Amino acid sequence: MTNGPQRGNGDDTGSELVTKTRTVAKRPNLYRVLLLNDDYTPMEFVVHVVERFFQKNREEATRIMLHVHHHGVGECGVFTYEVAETKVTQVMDFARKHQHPLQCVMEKK
Ligand code: TYC
Repeated sequence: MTNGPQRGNGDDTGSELVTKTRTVAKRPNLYRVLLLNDDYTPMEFVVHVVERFFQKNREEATRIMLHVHHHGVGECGVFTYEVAETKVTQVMDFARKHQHPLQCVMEKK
């Protein structure tokens, strides 16, 4: 895989030696976005959150909600840092707006 600038010697003599810089892709740091269980947030609300912010269908969102309900914590998705941070903020703002104590956190993979 090659990309990056093509570098010549720039002397305008028409006798350019052009080299290419080879870039090796680094794998991005990834973060899990997790929901935490609590005793008060309605199950239906959690399912709605998972559908709305994590693009899951009703069946998958219900599976995730029940996993959190039974195990205390569960993964909604894996994202790069900025996307994960945005998800956490969106979920926390939405829960607060509806006065539910639902907690959403991110964790480096
Ligand atoms: N434990 C909650 C209840 O019984 C449901 C719930 C599930 C809450 C998942 C939060 O992340 C959560 N109503």
